[in-house]
Amino acid sequence: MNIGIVCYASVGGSGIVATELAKALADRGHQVRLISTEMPFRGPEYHVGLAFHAVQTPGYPLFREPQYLLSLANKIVQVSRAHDLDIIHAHYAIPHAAAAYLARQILANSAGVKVPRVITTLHGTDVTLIGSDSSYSETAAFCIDQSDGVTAVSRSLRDDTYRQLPVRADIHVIPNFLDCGIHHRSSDPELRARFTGGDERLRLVIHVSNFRPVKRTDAVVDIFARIHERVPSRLLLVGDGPDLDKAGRRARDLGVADAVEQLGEQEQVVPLLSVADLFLLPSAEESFGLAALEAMACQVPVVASKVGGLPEVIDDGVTGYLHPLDATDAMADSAVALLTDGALHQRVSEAALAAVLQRFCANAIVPQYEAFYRDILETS
Ligand code: GMT
Repeated sequence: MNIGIVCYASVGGSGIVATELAKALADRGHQVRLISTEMPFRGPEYHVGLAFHAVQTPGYPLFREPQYLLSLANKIVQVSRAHDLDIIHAHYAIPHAAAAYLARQILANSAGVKVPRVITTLHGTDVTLIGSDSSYSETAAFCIDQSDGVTAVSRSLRDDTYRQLPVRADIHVIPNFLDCGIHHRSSDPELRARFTGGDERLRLVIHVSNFRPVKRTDAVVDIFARIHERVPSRLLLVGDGPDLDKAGRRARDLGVADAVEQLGEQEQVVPLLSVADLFLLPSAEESFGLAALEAMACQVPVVASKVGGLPEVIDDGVTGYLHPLDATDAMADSAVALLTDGALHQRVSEAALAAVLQRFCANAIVPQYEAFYRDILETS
């Protein structure tokens, strides 16, 4: 198939999943064209079967706002005409579903051109935060409904979409996935010693995110401070975003700043996850929690909030621990138990890895997307 994949290039799970899907589909013999403003975060340098098309959005003194939706739709039309796309797969509804819809309308209006089918994958905040905002809800719902096929990354997100938007489309759930050949623990004692100073008693707690309010990174620091009182430990904060400063201030206020290391944005998270003992994810909302899945693949137990799709990724008490959003003490208690009881840590980390290998590797999930594409091409 000729497949165009549209995604955001910025740090975020939707771009990572779209890029991994593009690579996996190319490996399976499809011709894939990634369409984005720049090569996405963690995108490949060169990959057989995978091409990249950059969307440029020229400014003009009259415009106060960049006209991204129009330039993206325009680029999709051009790529589709030149490369005979069968499928346009829009990741993140806003505004990608709208751009794909507009592109399909333009192509349908041109004689002698194949009209590709549009598939939209909902990732989370495109429905739960932004999509359901009254400034976007009507256009978001319309464009989702106009797609030839719609997928969501969890059952929870599918149900939230029906609850929060007037969407009637059939939403097919296809969970997120990892390239399990890359995402696995690779021990590096030197890197670990770099963070522990060689102190073998010291436990490493990690959080990876884009530090937006939905990630509740101040709660990460609160939980860590409670852990630190009871277990010699350090906190690695990986990523950057609007709340990183706030997290640093919280660490100073709680007297744990010396035990917190800010590593900024890192393309390669596997080496860092591989030296960690525990991952904290107390998010306010998480349609899936790709970061949790990456940690589990590296045998790092996750303590998270019981929200959104996280219970579909983490089996509470078996492959990690889930607690109500504000249960900071309970999260700290689970973390301390994992960090002080070696047998428990081993049991949970092995169960986490087994769950990833069984349910969330590319070879289990990518064929679901292919089958979905085929169904849409045959039926619509
Ligand atoms: O979090 C966002 O605002 C955007 C989005 C992203 O691009 O990272 O995150 C969502 O999509 C990920 C990939 O499907 C999911 O793993 C994240 O759980 C989800 N974030 C939220 O629901 C907050």
